[in-house]
Amino acid sequence: MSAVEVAVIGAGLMGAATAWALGRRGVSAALFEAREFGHTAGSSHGSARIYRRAYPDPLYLRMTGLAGELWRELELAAGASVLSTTGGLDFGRRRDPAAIAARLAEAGVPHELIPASEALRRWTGFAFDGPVTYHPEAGVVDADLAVRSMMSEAARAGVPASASTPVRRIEPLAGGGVRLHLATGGSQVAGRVVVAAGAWMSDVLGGLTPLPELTVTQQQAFHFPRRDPNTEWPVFVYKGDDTASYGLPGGRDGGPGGAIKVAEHAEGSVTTGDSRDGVVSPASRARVTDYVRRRLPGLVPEPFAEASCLYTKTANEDFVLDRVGDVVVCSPCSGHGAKFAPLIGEIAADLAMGKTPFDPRFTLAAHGVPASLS
Ligand code: PYC
Repeated sequence: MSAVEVAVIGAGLMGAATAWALGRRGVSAALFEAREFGHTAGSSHGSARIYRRAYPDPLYLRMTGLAGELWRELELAAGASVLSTTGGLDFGRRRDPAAIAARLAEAGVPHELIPASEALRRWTGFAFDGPVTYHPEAGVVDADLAVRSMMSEAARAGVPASASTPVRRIEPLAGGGVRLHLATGGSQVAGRVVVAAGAWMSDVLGGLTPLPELTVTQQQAFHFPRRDPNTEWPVFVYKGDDTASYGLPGGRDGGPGGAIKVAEHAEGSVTTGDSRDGVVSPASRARVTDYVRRRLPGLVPEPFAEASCLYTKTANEDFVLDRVGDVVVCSPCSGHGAKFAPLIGEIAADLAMGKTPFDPRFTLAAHGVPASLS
């Protein structure tokens, strides 16, 4: 294979976004995926991820705006409807809707802080018992379609992608650049490599660069039918004293009446990319069903479908987006990265082209590890 400027490892949301960003800039690049494209073993499958502007943290809030613009650019380029706008609700005492509203106001993001009595009239599927923040820009990202669209745009820009091609080792070269040793035989030389391997990050890096402690968890989501398919269902984030949950219209595969996907935003079971069992926890199903029964009267409290996926988390849930030598570490996204994918692709492409990190909080040093090649 002829040498490229940048190799990208991992064709999930972040790797596909990086390939798209590099392709758009005319950078010679190649993308490698260990499994088949669109596989369901990682963090990027399925048709529904929350896109929301509501973040208590101004850094992420600003990033949601940048990501939103890039999602729309992708839609225009690919002619695909990747981000459906539904509006978003934030509620529950620990979510602190008034504080979220204040952050949205500071950032100039349209929103309303609504008393429970009015919210109950507007969104009849919910049993609110306190104030609610609504912002109309929130919606649902179709993750599968996003990956496919970014990969096809990358391919159109001349970035080849190889499926079922695990990278066994990244070898830094004496004169600069890296050689990827491919499990299928042969190798790829590149000026820089972006590792966007999600739950397999540590395995692919193989100790080449230090990483902060990463925790891989298996998360569960459950799909509930709506009682009335005509009720309006924004995406929502709930943090109460009982639990922390989120939900969203189930996307393209929404099921009966456009079902709603509901899940706990809590710790899943600790696992690894290769050892996860994909078995949905009965205890999580029971807790989520109980939540739906108590708080979401617009849903039938019996899930008709369920799925699992992986989170790869840092201790403080900040991303890692940094370069060490010629290796770009592209984000363990800590379970909240999907909405940022096209922005993370731009940031990873910037790092690969020699720019400084997007924000000091995303550096390895900020995560307490030295940025040096072993
Ligand atoms: O960032 O809104 C979010 C989210 C919901 C579930 C996982 N991440």
